[in-house]
Amino acid sequence: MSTQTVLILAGAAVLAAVLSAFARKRRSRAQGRIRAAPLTEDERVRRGLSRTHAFFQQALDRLSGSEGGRFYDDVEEALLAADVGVEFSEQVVEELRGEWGLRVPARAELKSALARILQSRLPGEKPFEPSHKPEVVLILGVNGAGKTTTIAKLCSRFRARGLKVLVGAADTFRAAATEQLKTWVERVGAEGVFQAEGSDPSAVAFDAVKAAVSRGSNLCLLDTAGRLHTKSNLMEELKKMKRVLAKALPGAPHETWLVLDGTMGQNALNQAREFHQFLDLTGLIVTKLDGSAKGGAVFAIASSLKLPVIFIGVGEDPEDLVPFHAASFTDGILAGI
Ligand SMILES: Nc1nc2c(ncn2[C@@H]2O[C@H](COP(=O)(O)OP(=O)(O)O)[C@@H](O)[C@H]2O)c(=O)[nH]1
Ligand SMILES: [Mg+2]
Repeated sequence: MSTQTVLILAGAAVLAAVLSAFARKRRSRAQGRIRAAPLTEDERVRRGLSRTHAFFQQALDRLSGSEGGRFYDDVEEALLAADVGVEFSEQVVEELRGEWGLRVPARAELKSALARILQSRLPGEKPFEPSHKPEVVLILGVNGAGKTTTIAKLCSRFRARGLKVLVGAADTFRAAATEQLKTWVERVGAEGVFQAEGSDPSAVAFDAVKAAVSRGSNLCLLDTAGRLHTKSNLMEELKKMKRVLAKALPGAPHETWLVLDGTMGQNALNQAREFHQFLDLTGLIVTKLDGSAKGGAVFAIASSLKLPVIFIGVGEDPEDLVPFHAASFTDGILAGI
């Protein structure tokens, strides 16, 4: 074959590849238009939990063939694999054993019993509805847990309902994050109190609450840092912030939520314990469940701390922060298994 022929053939192959990629893109855009109907919250939860779901499915698939006493050991192992934690798995298996003795249930029976027990062991649901004016919500969590993103999503949610929302950027450690939040706050038509990098976080929080009171906001969301400029203890600093907030508005903060990174699974438990011990949390938000196969950890964390999960983060869109419902969460993990 001459060099010229080789060059022509190579050129044709490149052209064909480019054209086919272009056609693929057009096809997927057309499909995107067809799929444009917005997802319901349950659908978002199900989509977000697909990795955890697949993990549970694999774990339960490994059960086949086991008998009698071994069956329960295998169920316990399956639950552990899905990161629901040692204590929690033991409790669930005890309950199953109490119901069935040595009998090995059919898969459908096992699934519905698991769904029932998992749900019953979660603390009661606590749907969030601002009931003070302003309702002051303090958002805590380690760096990278998803606090700022969650606040942006909460802003969207409550602005969409027409509520007046004010954000206090009391994470004065990361200027870039504050800028990001500022843009978001402007985009959704909320208000914000932003101070220069390095300001005293408690002073920013105080000013934000005062501003929310004087402007008649319905909701005041306070973003905080997960670490500090100085070596001073984060817990002490946050405790101080809570005291300062109560001075700005008696009864504030009305809610103190800890944001946990869902990809950490069980490892988030100790962190959550420490925050709860020092700061009297009133609820949890678990983010990034879409990037995690460890969604089962939500059961272990919520039940061992006896704290309600208020919202879960199941994706990057503003609508991907969804109020937590035990039934839809359990369904997202176990449906179709
Ligand atoms: N996929 C996914 N990513 C998230 C979710 N929540 C937060 N993130 C990402 O987590 C990273 C850290 O979030 P950020 O809000 O800055 O954390 P902060 O340090 O606690 O304020 C960012 O890249 C976010 O986009 C979620 O529910 N799903
Ligand atoms: Mg942040």
